[in-house]
Amino acid sequence: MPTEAGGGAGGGAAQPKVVVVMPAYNAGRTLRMTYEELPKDTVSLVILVDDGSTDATLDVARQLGLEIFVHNRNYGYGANQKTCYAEALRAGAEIVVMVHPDYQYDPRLVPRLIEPIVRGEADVVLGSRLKEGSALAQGMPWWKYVSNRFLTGIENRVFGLALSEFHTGYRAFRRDVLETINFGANSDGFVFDQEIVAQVVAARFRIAEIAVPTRYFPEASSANFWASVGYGLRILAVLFWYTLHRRGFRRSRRFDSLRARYTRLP
Ligand SMILES: Nc1nc2c(ncn2[C@@H]2O[C@H](COP(=O)(O)OP(=O)(O)O)[C@@H](O)[C@H]2O)c(=O)[nH]1
Ligand SMILES: [Mg+2]
Repeated sequence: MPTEAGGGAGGGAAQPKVVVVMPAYNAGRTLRMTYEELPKDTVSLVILVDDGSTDATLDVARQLGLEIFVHNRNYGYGANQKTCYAEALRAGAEIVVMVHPDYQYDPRLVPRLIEPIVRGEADVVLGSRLKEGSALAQGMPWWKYVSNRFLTGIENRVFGLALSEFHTGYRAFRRDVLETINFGANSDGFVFDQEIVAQVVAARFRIAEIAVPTRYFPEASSANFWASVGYGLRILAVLFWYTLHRRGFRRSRRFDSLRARYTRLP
């Protein structure tokens, strides 16, 4: 038994069961690095969902001994997250952290990311690339930076929040959140990331953010300019339908909670 100072087990409250989910698509070159940097004393289980990769993703995942689920073809990033969260809940996760297996976000920051949830101060935590430092200096393309800022401004107004970005792939959720929102009704594509934020806001869960650095290199992003334009338009559509839903003009099933819960009055 290691006897490191402050080694958790003996004192204080029991550690929550933290499950890391990795939505993977052709992440064979970066998966090992990402996995190796995950703090194993914080993370109880790592689930990898392979979304029809055509590279060595599955071989690497097997070598690493991950809990693996495989889609029979490529359904998309949102579809991948649906399987990730369903399986994390089934595995008994108390906190679920999404870590992209493309090594774009620093896996060593998982303990910091879950801290607001552990302390009972938030239900969802976003790892923001735009809160501190310069994402541009870290290699974020300027047109991504400008559109991210522009969309974030609109999103803050629509959601009544003051976050520094909504488009990060580094996120932690309290179990209760994933049991309450209807994430299964979301898109199978990239706009899933916006829909789930809208659902979290609609269900009145608390969102916190921490600053995280990001990395840009050829494997870090599959989104080219035109794909990003399409993504931006789909985000605006989500905000449009969300607004109609919140004002009672047109109900969207995806923004309804799956179970009733008490909500704090504003
Ligand atoms: N492109 C893509 N990525 C997927 C899919 N399913 C899961 N992913 C994973 O989702 C993550 C984000 O994709 P990426 O192209 O890096 O997007 P970006 O970094 O947000 O621009 C990567 O770690 C992929 O491994 C999919 O169908 N397509
Ligand atoms: Mg990426």
